[in-house]
Amino acid sequence: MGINKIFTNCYVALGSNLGDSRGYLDKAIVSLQQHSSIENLQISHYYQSKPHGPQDQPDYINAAVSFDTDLSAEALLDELQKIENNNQRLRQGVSRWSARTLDLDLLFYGDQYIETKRLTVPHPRICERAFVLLPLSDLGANCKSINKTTIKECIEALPGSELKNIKKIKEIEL
Ligand code: PH2
Ligand code: MG
Ligand code: MG
Repeated sequence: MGINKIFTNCYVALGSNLGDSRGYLDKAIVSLQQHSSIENLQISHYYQSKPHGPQDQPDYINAAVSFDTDLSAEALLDELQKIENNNQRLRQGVSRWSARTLDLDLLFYGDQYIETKRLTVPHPRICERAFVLLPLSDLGANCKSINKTTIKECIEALPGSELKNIKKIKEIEL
């Protein structure tokens, strides 16, 4: 008899604004694709934007992926942090807003609401950020768990300055 695993559809945001940012995103995607607990990985376009928060740092490259996993949310977070650590991500003595080689943020874990010391899911700032919303839109994400609002409605509600600040830099065959 086969073992039936329960898979959950997840969305993860990728960001980098230090070193070879596109290379770090590419490497993170390969690590996720090769993970034995991850299936059906899909990739958004890549985007470049000015940093939210302190401006005295390089532009960010951002993307998002969706996949199915049989990992719990906490176990998935461990795996995401391992991939960050394997890509020169520094943590000690570094502020929340400082430039980073690789940032992997869990946006959605199925339609679950999770509030623990380590995790708040859905990610609380999805709706305010073009660099998260445009990649999610590429992936066809339609996430009712954020205040019953769709990704499309969030994008339409963004201030014009948010959309002026972001450009698509890499076309991916979706
Ligand atoms: N991430 C941050 C802070 N500011 N700005 C952009 N454009 N993209 C990001 O991914 C980003 C940011 C902290 O994780
Ligand atoms: Mg982040
Ligand atoms: Mg993060």
